[in-house]
Amino acid sequence: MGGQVKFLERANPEASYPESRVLIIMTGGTICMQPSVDGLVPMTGFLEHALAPRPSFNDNSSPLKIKAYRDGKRLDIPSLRTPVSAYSRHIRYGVLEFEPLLDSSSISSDGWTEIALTVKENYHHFDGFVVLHGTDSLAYTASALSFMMSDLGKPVILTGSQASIFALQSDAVDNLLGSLIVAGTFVIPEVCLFFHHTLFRGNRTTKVSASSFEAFDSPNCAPLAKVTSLGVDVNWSLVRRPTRIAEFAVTRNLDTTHVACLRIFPGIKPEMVDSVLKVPNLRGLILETFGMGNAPGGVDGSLTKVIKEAVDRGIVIVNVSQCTNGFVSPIYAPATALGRVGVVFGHDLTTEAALTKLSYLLALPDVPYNEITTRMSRSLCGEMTEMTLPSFSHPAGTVDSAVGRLTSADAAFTALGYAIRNGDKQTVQDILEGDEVNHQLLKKADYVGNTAVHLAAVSNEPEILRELLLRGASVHARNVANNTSLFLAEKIGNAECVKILREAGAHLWPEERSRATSEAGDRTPASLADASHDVLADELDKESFAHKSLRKTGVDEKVIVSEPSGAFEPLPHNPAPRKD
Ligand code: ASN
Repeated sequence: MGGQVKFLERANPEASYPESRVLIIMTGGTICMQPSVDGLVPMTGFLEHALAPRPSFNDNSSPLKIKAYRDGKRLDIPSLRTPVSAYSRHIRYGVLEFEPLLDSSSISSDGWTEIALTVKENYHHFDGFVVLHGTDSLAYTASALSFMMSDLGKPVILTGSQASIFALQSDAVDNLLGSLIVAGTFVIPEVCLFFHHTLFRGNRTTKVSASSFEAFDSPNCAPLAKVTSLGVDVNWSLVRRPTRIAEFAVTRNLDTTHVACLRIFPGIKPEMVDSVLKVPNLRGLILETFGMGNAPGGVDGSLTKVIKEAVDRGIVIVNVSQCTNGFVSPIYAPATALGRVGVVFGHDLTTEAALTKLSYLLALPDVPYNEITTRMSRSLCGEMTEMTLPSFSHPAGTVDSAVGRLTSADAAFTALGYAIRNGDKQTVQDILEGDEVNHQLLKKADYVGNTAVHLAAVSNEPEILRELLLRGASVHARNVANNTSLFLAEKIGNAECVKILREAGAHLWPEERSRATSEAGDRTPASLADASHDVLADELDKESFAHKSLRKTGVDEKVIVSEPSGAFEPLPHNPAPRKD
């Protein structure tokens, strides 16, 4: 880059190039560390000591003070500018340093708030922001900031380095220069992480190496950009943009003190999980499970039992995978059991994103439990695979193809199921927006064959049922236990839904009518919500029975496996509201 710059300047000695303005927020980390008797510690004066002496960060133009804001006060801070870049711009930048500078292992919600508020105060004075930060907790900070910053219209790029900028061989120069050029050149309005020539969506990242310069990856999301010898190659189709007309805003103070994270391991004792779940005032737990979301079932299901008790106490439990790549889904029996007792499936969230997202949702005032679980299973800012729907041309067949078909459409269907259960008509409408989405989701079913109409027929929000029918959903679909939505609604005595379904042409065979009445008599649920939970649980039992009997009679099981989507997210019953 240096050679190219000299060439440009020699060829156009009089040329003047425009400047972009970038604010560097220095929080600490190895990038600014120097050895001390206590080991490596961050040093202040980064602009003066680390950047001013380097030609790639300082073209020695006349010194200039620029305006920046901190804690409501205007400061005039020194600035430097880079030589002209391949994009025919200089990047002028100034640095605001945290006091004290931190090793990133000590960052907390206060630090995230300080970063976010510094961006907010300076938002109108800079084209972009670079946050220098230690690498150890960088992925957590990137995830947290993505939730805290809404309607962001400018790039916020986090970076750091594995070796100090003062070391002879370091990744610091490439990481910082790349971040400055991207932040000052491209309108990528996301919280990003730049490392080793790659720009990632921040809330998809995880630290994958303690020592390599290639320290970060975003295993479930392609990079937003790559720096090559030809310049910066931005994958614009992935870049998210604000979709509302609203001012940039910051949510402060995530609730990190009432959430925990627990990694399941072979032989884990239910009592251990129980004691974590009984930490006073705990509000949320991220459960890192095996593979696609499994935890030991145990002979007596005692782990599932302690988890159910916690859900009933109002604790939000989110299932994420220990695997770096892939997603969780209740396809195997142990995961199904977790879903059945109300664990939320975090699809392909990283642990970092799951923890910070839950801390963010818990920090919002007056968000009810059901709304938190709904939002946990939906993408808020690209942290989960988006709900774009693939075409359904999969060949029917084997268990392999069933697993292969667990796509982002399943995440959409899962979110739809939660919204229906929560009686959240607005979210149902949002999810179904668009002809293609409408078309696919209304034909979709969970792995016991319940369509959205089945789920709505047992919910207590008849308007959602009406909405689905107006959008063309069928009242005639049958689940794997061979029951229609009307059968389920009759069985729990959901009079309003029965009426709407009948108006839409639903009907029961005479024998179904008497079966619905007699099965309804078997249970005396306390409320419609309980009845709805019970009836769906019954359908599940029947489905397992259908599987077993088919296997015994030699009917090819793949007929069942291939038919519904595999996206079953059982609908947990509503836990009692928390009192504290
Ligand atoms: N311990 C350092 C930190 O996270 C590691 C680094 O920045 N490479 O602050």
